[in-house]
Amino acid sequence: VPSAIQVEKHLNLSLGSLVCFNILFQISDTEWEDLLEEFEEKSYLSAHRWRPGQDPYSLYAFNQRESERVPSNRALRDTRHYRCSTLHYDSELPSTSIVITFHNEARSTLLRTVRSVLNRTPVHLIHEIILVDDFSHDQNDCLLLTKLPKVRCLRNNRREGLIRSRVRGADAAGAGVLTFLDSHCEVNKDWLPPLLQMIKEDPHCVASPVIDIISMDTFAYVAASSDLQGGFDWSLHFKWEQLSAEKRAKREDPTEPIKTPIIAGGLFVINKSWFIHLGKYDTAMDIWGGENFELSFRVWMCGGSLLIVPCSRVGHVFRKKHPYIFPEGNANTYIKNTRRTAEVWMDEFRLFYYSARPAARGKSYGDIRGRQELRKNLMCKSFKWYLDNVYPELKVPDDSDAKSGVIRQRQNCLEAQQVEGQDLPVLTLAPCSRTKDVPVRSQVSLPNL
Ligand SMILES: [Mn+2]
Repeated sequence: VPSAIQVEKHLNLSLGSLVCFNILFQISDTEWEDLLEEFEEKSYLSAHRWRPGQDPYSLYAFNQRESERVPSNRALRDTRHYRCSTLHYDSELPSTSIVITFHNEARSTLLRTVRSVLNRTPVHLIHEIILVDDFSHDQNDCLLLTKLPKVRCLRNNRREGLIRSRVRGADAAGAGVLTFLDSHCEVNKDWLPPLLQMIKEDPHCVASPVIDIISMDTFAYVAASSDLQGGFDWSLHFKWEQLSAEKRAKREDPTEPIKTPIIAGGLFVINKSWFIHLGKYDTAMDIWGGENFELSFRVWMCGGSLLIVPCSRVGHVFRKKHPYIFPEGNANTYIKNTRRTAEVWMDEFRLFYYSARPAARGKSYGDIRGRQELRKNLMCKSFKWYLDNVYPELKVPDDSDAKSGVIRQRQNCLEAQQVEGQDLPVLTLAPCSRTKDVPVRSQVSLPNL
């Protein structure tokens, strides 16, 4: 039981503090904890260490050797705009449950994530840190960390993926505000108050930090630009993009939050009842990917907003590939998840998704009725509204040169038919009767002749 462990620790603490009272008197509470945990930390980090001769990238797709050389409580450069340090936040902000999900994360990065939170967050704002271990090989990766203050561990007894793991963490959370973090992060100075301030002022907003870059090779902490928004193309591929000239011109204050069409997905703060009201996540999505589109469309279209807060900075290790296995295959999982998103949220614009990702057409994506129902019940706006008001920068493919319709030769029509086992539809000439009531997507669209 964590509370018993904590009681025991506090007993040790007071004995120890008698001995080195003079040192402890001058340092902060968090450094105090650091002193205490030093020994345990070494033993935690001694398991599964990189060994000379091993490829340091083989297990985690980042440089494990470098990660293990970086201390868990290292100092970081304050990467915020200098004016951020002059801002004041309410003295009474809501506390938050921090949910971190992971699957076979390196102990060095997982510990540094938790440590950076404990070191750089006002202690009264952390209700708890909930680690959701998504069936990692070694259950002690998670369990041993519950010796740290405020840390709880939930372990899945089978692989559920990021999305269902986050929902499990959220359901267990005791605070009114949820903070989702990735498991290979380092939070920077004063990262949390500006995010909580936004939630306090507008409980329907979802607030993200600027995501700084932790090098996957050297673990150097590099500032990211704070003039970026989340964007995407029609294949539902996420990308960071420069703010449009128009948006830049309207921005007078570099500390002001940026409205973003989409969030990267790993790091954000949301009011818990708003998260529940909005339908949490689509739990039929597997492993990873696409959930940030579904959440972002849902938040905007159903009455909320997404903000990037430049005065909040969190570093994240960006990798070139996933270190873990997707049971259904990486591409299939991404297609299933994004196809569910397109079918539920993108209305007629989903056709552009299928044009950009023809392989998605034949792939199964499960039952979406529950999510369609949710959209109806929440009386959400259309995807057209989203494009016009939230993401006018996304170019809608120009179909002025194309006409859709039916190509007919007497009683026969040219039809595109989906054939099992083939990604692209096959053209056939067949009696026209079937063409009636066939949705536009299976008809042929040709340039104006
Ligand atoms: Mn990540």
